[in-house]
Amino acid sequence: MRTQVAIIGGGPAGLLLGQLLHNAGIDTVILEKHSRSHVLRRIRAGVLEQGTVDLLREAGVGARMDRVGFTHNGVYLAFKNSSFRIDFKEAIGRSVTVYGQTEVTRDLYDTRAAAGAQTLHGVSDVELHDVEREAPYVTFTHDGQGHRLDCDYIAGCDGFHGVSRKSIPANILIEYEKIYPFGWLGVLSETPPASDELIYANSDRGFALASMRNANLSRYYIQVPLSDTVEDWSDAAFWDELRRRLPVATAEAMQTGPSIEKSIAPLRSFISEPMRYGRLFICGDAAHIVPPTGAKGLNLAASDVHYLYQALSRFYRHQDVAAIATYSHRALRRVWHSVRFSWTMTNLLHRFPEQTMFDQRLQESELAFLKSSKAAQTAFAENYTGLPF
Ligand code: RFL
Ligand code: PHB
Repeated sequence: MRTQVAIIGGGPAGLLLGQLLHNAGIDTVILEKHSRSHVLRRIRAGVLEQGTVDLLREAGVGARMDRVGFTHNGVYLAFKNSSFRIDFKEAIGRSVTVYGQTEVTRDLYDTRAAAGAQTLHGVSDVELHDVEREAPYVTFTHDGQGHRLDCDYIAGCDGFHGVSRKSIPANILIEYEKIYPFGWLGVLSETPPASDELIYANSDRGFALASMRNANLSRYYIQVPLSDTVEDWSDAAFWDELRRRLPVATAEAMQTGPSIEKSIAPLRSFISEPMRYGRLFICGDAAHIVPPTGAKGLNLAASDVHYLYQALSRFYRHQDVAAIATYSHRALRRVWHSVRFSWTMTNLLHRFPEQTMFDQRLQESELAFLKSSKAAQTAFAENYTGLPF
């Protein structure tokens, strides 16, 4: 088997890259470990930056997002039982779009299938070979048979637990990591959202977030200790705890119902450098993880894809390798900005186990400054809605 670009991983990064390359006449094969339905069952991100929205449109997969996604011009931050709004439009003239990762992925799968581009699901034993040479290839098992896929380049879009990053020699790879001492318990429920825009709440009992997917589908999160499991949290216990952490008026008006998904995600920051080794590119969660507080994970995957697509299309159109040489540098510069913002928001809004009264007063002071300062709100809005690619 031969293709121009072998893509490992059929999550949003791999699928979006595949679509952009396909539209540019560049042949790709996507190798995905799981079934399509498994990938679509994973409930993850909900907020798209303007740059991600533009890239999805450019890839030709923006129609349903434009029809049913919600444009949000601001966000609420709550503390000490009161909340204030940061108006993105007023601060920097930009907005974000609320449209779930599941829907983005579904649109990408449908468009790829309609285009007749190849995606192999259920592959195992994926191994990368000769990535530092002229003619790399990938071996894998599919339907019980061993295969070899020859290619010009390999895009490692296989998430945090994938094999691609591990193919970079240990003496070249540098990994930076910060583990936060808590997780997020997330619940999806078929109820109207508690608020017209997202509410990020810093409360004495820990962080809470009220988000949404559509007019009758809400997504909520609460900070929980790392030792908690989903079984520890009945629906009733979750709603009760969430109510105590949100501003009283919101909590009183909030409609609750059975959870249709419930999961716990630990929070971490992780960055691996470089993002290119020879003819292997690392993209999205395979290269970096951010805590979900800044809603940056999926958006960073999109900006990596943007840089990689530019680099590969320039190579195939003009035999120009300059953008390939700078891919890692350009992608990482933006990654670190989002890592910093996600870390700042996480520190601002969560209760840490060792938190002292001093730390708490600093959080309150920071939030009060954000509430009163136009300059601080502008900086927040600039980061939250996404820095330019
Ligand atoms: P993905 O989505 O993990 O996709 C990687 C794909 O690669 C496949 N794979 C392999 N395929 C072949 N061979 C192998 N050896 C393979 N190993 C893995 C996997 O099956 C998968 O289909 O990475 P990608 O495409 O880079 O996309 C990144 C986003 O998914 C991610 O950044 C966000 O979802 C992060 N994230 C969140 N981001 C937000 O912005 N807001 C959120 O609320 C939010 N919640 C979350 C999240 C990530 C979570 N994870 C990783 C567990 C909640 C969770 C639980
Ligand atoms: C979500 O809707 O899942 C969501 C929204 C904003 C975040 C994290 C998750 O910061």
